[in-house]
Amino acid sequence: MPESRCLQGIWSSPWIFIFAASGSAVGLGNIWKFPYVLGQNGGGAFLVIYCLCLLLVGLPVLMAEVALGRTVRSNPIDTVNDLSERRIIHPAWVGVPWLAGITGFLILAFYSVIAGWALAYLNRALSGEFVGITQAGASTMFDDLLGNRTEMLLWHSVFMGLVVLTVGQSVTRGLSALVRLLLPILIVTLLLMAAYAMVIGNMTATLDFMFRWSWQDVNFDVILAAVGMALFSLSVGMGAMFAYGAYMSKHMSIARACSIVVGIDLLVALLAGLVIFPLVFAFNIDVEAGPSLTFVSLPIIFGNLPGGQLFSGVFFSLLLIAALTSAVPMLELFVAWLHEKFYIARLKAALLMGSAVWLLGIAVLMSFNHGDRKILFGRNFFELLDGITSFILLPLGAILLSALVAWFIPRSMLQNEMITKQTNHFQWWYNTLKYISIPAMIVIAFAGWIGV
Ligand code: LEU
Repeated sequence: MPESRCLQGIWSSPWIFIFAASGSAVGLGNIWKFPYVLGQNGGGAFLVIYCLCLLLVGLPVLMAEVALGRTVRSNPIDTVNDLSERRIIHPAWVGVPWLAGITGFLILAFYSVIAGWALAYLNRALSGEFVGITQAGASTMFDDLLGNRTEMLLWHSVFMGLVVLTVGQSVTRGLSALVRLLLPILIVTLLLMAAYAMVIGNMTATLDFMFRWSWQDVNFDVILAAVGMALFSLSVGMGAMFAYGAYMSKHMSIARACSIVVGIDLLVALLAGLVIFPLVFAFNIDVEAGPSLTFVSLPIIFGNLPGGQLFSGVFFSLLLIAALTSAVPMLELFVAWLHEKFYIARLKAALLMGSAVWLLGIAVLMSFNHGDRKILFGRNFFELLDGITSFILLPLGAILLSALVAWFIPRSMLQNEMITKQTNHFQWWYNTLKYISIPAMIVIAFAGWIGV
């Protein structure tokens, strides 16, 4: 397929792909979700299992998605259509990118609400509300936010507005340049915060919790949580990396680029843990608190830090950009498709899709607002959406996309993508995908579905 098929050209430097993909991977998942999932799943054992999941499931699946994107160089929906028209795969596969797109769409509905919390905290940071805050004050601040439907709606709307504008203006490439700037600053900021948290918090308990292996903490739920977290954190199973693969230069090693992305993603998550847990243990915050964990812990660090007002402003701005660079690809898939297929202006398409996500997000924020109003299986709407996407739709999308690559795309076509002059990780990747990643995801997904 000629490279001209790709509407916006091929990314000339390998680093543009790495930054774009890291921008999608690094986000609220690393700083908001990872610490609380680690907290709920016992610490050290979860971390080891999570790293194994990244290596044996996340990385091979990420490579499969990117390779698939690079074969045809179009948006995921048209790529699969094209392969089916050329009779390389069965037409039934055209449903898979749709499933991936719907998953991204559903995730974005709650992602935007949480990003709204980050915006609300940015506002509080800039108005100096964290100064001298106590643990009780930080808990009350968070509860007040959850109790304030109008404020949550305002920030959710602002965030969705930013996503729609970014996608509508087609500045995805510009985002990669932003990530190039953002990532090093985010990592340095987290390093400084972790160092300070260790000083004012409980370092011994943190290291013991995060890095001590205990067989007692190994059970099926922990493994399920680790797989779900790995897929969520790497943004696989929802078409985003598939779409970025389309812009990746042929000369670049997919294995190398994807390994760097996985490494950066893990690093940011670990640093977030090292910031949050010293405070959790020092201030007796419930380690299993769930989604509130990060938002209750962070104000304490900023409240005590000299220059905390400025620092917190910088931190929440970075978190917001990280959330934006993760959110954009979730809307991009359908917008690109509407634009390329029906010639609908990008901004119009983004507005259309963004409004639907925004409406769904309102149902999510109501579920926080009404505390624990359970609607199904003892879960509120947010928990339901989070559970369905993390444990059912993401694994299903990842299984189908990987199966398509591993069993149905001709091996020679993949070898073409995977082997470069300098590197040949083809066999390692192909076998891991076929015999470890896919079976592991199937077993885990089945057990997870039964348990939902
Ligand atoms: N990988 C993203 C994050 O960690 C989430 C994904 C669903 C876009 O924030």
